[in-house]
Amino acid sequence: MTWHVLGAGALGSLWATRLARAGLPVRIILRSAERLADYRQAGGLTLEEAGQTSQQAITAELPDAPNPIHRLLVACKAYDAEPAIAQLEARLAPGCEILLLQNGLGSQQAIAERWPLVRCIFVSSTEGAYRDGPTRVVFAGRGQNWLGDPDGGCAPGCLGELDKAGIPNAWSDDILGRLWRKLALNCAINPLTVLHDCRNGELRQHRAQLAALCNELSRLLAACGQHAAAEELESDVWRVVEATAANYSSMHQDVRLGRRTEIAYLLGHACTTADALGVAVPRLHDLHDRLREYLGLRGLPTD
Ligand code: NAD
Ligand code: KPL
Repeated sequence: MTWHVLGAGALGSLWATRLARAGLPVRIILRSAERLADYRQAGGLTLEEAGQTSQQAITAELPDAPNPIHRLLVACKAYDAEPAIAQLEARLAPGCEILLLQNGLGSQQAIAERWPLVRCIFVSSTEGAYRDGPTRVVFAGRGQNWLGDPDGGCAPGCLGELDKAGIPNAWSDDILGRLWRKLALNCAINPLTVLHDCRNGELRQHRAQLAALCNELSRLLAACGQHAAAEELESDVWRVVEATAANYSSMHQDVRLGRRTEIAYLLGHACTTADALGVAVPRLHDLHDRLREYLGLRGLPTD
């Protein structure tokens, strides 16, 4: 079965090149005729991994190509994912599998509700990649890809193909718990690194602030029924801060480069969910307000 990859950015290119390298059929979907022409000129996608580069001449097409889609990997940012799939709606075959790689929460549920006849697999990825040119991707951090179906059901056949491609993967019976835990880590760490304009490790100087946020996030996770995700959140946050002390968070990098952030699917989703459940999270709301103000002053979208 062909893998269609929608969103040939950092993570989409990382997946597409590894699948193609293993001889699996892959097609990437580019957003405009201009990008398609540039891509064809470049001759394919280049993956840089551990100092070695390899080029894969993956076939590219536009969203309105005629062939049906049976397996779609969506690797756009959370705010682009639903409109990007909508452009392909007519091509989605009945029973199509859609793998959603987005960070945070909210976009995946909106997609699953809008297209109830497709099977949406949610993915939580701790791999790291960045683009080093329009058709070049650097594999920057090894990690794991947890896949799961919040509606239950068994693991799809595509996991065997991920093994074949050397893409680390594991099926999770609690994918929402994994996504909530990552959302909580990102809500505790990323906004503070933006507002203090610092590396993750410098959050050691804001210990009390971080502890208070973790407390509210743990209460929110518990109120959502995500008890496992709520457990020992603060110590996990400190573990991540120490392990990534020299790094700038992804949100910090987005802001520095003048790129839109995924705030609406991280802090925004946490605050909206807390309000809906009647959980008081004044510090999260305050952080959300300050971050939106900060982004607005820099001309960046506030949601
Ligand atoms: P990215 O910005 O590098 O790539 C997104 C790509 O989607 C871009 O190339 C963009 O042009 C494309 N796109 C947007 N709308 C489109 C459309 N309508 N049609 C076709 N293409 C379209 O983003 P990324 O860093 O790869 O992140 C993707 C998701 O994965 C995000 O939710 C991110 O938080 C998550 N994630 C990324 C990493 C990482 O290391 N990069 C790690 C874990 C999770
Ligand atoms: O995922 C991250 C990010 O920067 O987005 C970490 C390193 C966990 C910080 O929240």
